[in-house]
Amino acid sequence: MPVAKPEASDSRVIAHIDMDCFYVQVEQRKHPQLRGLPTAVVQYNSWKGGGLIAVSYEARNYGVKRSMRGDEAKEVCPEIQLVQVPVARGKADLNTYREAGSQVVSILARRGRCERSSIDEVYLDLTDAAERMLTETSPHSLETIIEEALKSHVLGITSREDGIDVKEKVREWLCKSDADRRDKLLACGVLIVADLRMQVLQETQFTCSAGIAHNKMLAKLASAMNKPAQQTAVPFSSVKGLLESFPIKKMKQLGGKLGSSLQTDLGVNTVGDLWQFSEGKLQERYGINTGTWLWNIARGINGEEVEGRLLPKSHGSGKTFPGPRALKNLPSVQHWLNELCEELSERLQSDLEHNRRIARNLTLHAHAYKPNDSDSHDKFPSKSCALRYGTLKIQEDAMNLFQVGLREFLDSSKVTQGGWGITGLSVSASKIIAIPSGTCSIKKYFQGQQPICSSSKPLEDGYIETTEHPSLSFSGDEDSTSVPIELPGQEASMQVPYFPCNGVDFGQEAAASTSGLTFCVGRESCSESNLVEPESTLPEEPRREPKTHALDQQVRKNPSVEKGKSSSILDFFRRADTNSPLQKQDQADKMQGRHQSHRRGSSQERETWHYKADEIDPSVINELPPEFQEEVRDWLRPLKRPNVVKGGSGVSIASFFSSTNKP
Ligand code: DCP
Repeated sequence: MPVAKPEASDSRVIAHIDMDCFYVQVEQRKHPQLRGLPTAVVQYNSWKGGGLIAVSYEARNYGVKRSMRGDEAKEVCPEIQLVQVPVARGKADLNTYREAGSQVVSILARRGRCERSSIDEVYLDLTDAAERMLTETSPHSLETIIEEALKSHVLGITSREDGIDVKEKVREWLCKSDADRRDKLLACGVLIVADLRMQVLQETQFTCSAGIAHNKMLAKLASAMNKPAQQTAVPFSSVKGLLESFPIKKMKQLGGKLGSSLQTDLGVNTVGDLWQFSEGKLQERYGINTGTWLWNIARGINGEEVEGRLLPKSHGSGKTFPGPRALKNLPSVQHWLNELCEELSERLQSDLEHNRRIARNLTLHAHAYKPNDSDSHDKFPSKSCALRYGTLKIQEDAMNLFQVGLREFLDSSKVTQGGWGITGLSVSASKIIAIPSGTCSIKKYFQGQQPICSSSKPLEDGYIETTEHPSLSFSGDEDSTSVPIELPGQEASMQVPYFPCNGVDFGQEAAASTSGLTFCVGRESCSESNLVEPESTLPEEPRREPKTHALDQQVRKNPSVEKGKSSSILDFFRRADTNSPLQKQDQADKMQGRHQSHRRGSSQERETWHYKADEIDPSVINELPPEFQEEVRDWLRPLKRPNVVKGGSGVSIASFFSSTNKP
């Protein structure tokens, strides 16, 4: 249900940029001979000429629509050029489009906070840039206004009837020296967006359309009003006129059940129809939050922030298997899941390498029909688990998720085998976090990999329901207490979280220096490790007095334990991999068993083990994700750099997408 957010300020300047017939433009850039021709991009499946997914404006003039198939489009427009979407692994490969979108984002982000909201849509918060412009080069002080800005549509100011005078009217509005400050800021926004759109065109050859308003909702509505290659501004005074006759079902979040209820239960067909209902009345009918949200949007009030996100929130790979193509047995599901997971894994790897981001949640979605009833499309339960990196692991986990979902799906129909059909499959990776550069990366890695702190209800096989659960998100410094560790010589210092979980100390700490590596690991978490080399040969840490671990003593007494063999570190890191769904329950059980004896423990009981850097087997480091390998090697490289913490690497948006096609 939508939730109302108070409007931060009514003088924000927000733009929504939407690329025009995006996939077509990308194909036309690749094949310039298609420019200006009626063109459409069709799906991989070529049945009846393939389903259209993007249609050029020239083709739209002939009546070609996205809902058509290629054959149908040819009937209404015989000269239409149909381009098939690129294909990889037997399915559409969208990397070219993603990469093109990222080029655009990197240009738009030059002037303000930028939120990539889809493959071809972006929100920009231009408030600061507009305020700067108003102070330094206010539009009324400009001698010339760029043509693209003069071509803008300004709601309530320009209309089709204006004809030849339209640019003059826009100029007057843009340069009005006694205008309301909010309108002056909006005018600056219009100039900035016109300039950005020109830069996009020059640098990428793509046209886009834009809406400029005081909030995201109005900007989005406006960007769709005049396409292609145009921009529309919404001054405050025009909000009422814009919304009055706007179809309620076309409003964001009102296309579904809520919008239908407004129509059937309250007779509301346009946003203006909502005005007759008080906030209290709407709250009574739809609850406090939704009621307030409805009351607000009816008046053009929307406090949503532009999020400042240049990279996607999640990665997904999916494919549909309509009609006779439905997958009807496990081997065929396995085959396609392997393909989808391979693609997902490549994108995750690329995201890690280029953007230092890791995803922590794997979700499987499917569409299915019930046994022997291909007409019924019941809901196949989505399933999630902690994401393990590596194609094989993702494939294995996805298949297990599928089987759990299938069992549940079949149970609900009281049929346990045969006759089912899968008409859509997708895997997605979410809960993506950036690994902060430098000292915190290992911390974040462990936070993300810490399976035991999840208090979510494990299902059979250790899987969890896909519902968001705060304790699964480990995002958190809120959920953990960082234990600062200062290192000898202060060459490097890390804060690694201590997780208090159900009263049990599963804390992890790690510290490293150029002369040695120290890991302080909660007793429980180490119990399966092959612990060796407990001897503290390092300079004493100034701020802690490590206790002697029982196992330390054991090791001292037991010369058969190989000195210096670093498998203990390996095991330590392997712990991070214990979120394997198959290991999870096992580990949870073990933890449970030990829980009793450890319940009395506290964080003070954590133990410290020391390792000499030069005794660490390099193969252990090879077990780490590439990002961390480099970082740990940096720590271990004695005195090469006074500051062993890696500097932040700039996030390259374009590189994120460009690298997804790995050889
Ligand atoms: N797309 C898709 N399948 C859909 C809808 C869209 O694959 N059902 C792809 C192709 C589009 C791109 O996403 O080019 C962006 O979708 P838009 O809805 O923004 O539509 P276009 O950019 O094609 O056209 P418009 O100029 O109307 O925005």
